[in-house]
Amino acid sequence: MKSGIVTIIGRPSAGKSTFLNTASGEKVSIVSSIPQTTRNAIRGIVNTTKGQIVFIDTPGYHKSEKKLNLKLQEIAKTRLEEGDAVLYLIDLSREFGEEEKNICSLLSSLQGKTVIGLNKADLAASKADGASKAPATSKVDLAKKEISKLLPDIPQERIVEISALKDEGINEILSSLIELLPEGEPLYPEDIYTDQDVVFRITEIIREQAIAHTREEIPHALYAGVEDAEMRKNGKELWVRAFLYVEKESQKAMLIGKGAAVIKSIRIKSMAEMRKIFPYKVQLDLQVRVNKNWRQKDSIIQKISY
Ligand SMILES: Nc1nc2c(ncn2[C@@H]2O[C@H](COP(=O)(O)OP(=O)(O)OP(=O)(O)O)[C@@H](O)[C@H]2O)c(=O)[nH]1
Ligand SMILES: [Mg+2]
Repeated sequence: MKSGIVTIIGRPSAGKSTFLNTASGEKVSIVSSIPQTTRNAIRGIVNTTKGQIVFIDTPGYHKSEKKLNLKLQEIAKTRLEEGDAVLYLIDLSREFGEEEKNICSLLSSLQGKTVIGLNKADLAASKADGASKAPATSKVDLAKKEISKLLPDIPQERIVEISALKDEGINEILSSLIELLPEGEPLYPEDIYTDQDVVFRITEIIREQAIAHTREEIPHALYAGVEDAEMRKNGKELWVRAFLYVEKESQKAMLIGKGAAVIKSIRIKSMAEMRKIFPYKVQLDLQVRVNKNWRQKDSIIQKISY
C-alpha cells in the first residue's frame, strides 16, 4: 500500500478546495467564487484501494506585498516542500498569465513529483457548444504549450483535464498521484477525513456563509472567531458564541443588513451547514464586530492564517 502527503497548489479560485471536497466526498474546505477564500493549510484525507492520500489544501498563490497576502504565499510555499507529491491545478477558464508563471517557477525543482489538473474543463466544453469548438481546444492546447515550456519534465500522462465541480477526471488524478507516493501504512485511520478541529470548522462555515451573503470588499475584510462554546443537552447540542469581524463601521452595517436580515440569514444557513457535518446540533449566537484595519495587524493574521 502507498501513503503520503500531496500539496494542492494553484492560483486563487483555481478550484483547489472544490477538488478536495469532491475527491474526499466530504465538505472539508470552504468554497466561494471570490479569490483567496482559503487562508489555511487544511488537510483532507482520501482513501483509495491502492493507498491513502493526505491532501493539503493551500491558499491561492498570488503575489502581492500586502501583509495577509505575504502570509498566504508563505503557507503555500512551505507546504509545497513538505509534500511527497504536488497537485497543481490550472484554471482553464482563464488566460495562462503571470500567476501561473509564478507557480511554474515555484514548481520547477518539483517536476518529478507533480501532477497537473487542467480544471474547469466543463466550462471550456460548454463554451464550445456554440458555433466552433476552437475556444475549448485552444485553451487546453495553450495551457499545455505553456507547461511544456515552463515545466518540460512533466510527462503528458501526468497532465489531466478535469472538472472538480462535476467530478470528472478525479480518479485519473488520484491514480497518478498514488504512483508518486512512497510505500507505507496509512497516516490516518480510515474514518478520519480531515484534521480540522470543531472550532476552526465552525469559524470557516460562518465565514463561507458571510462571503456568500456579501459583495465587493467585504468578503476579503471578514474573519470569524468563536469566543465561547459549551456542550449542552447531554451532548446533543453545542452552544457557540461567535463573532464576525470586519474592518469598518460601514461594513458592519452591510453585514447586519436592514432589520438584521443579512446576519440572521448567515446565522440560519451556518447552523444548517453545521448540522450536515457534526453529529449534534449547533446553537449559534452570532454577532458582528469591527476590528479596525485588522489586515494590517500581525497578531490577527497569525491567529487566523496558519
Ligand atoms: N465550472 C466549474 N467551476 C469550478 C470548478 N472547480 C471550482 N469551480 C468554481 O470556482 C470557484 C472557486 O473554487 P474554490 O474551490 O473555492 O477555489 P480555490 O482554488 O480553493 O480558491 P482559493 O481558496 O481562493 O485559492 C467556485 O465558485 C467553484 O464553484 C470546475 O471544475 N468547474
Ligand atoms: Mg480554497
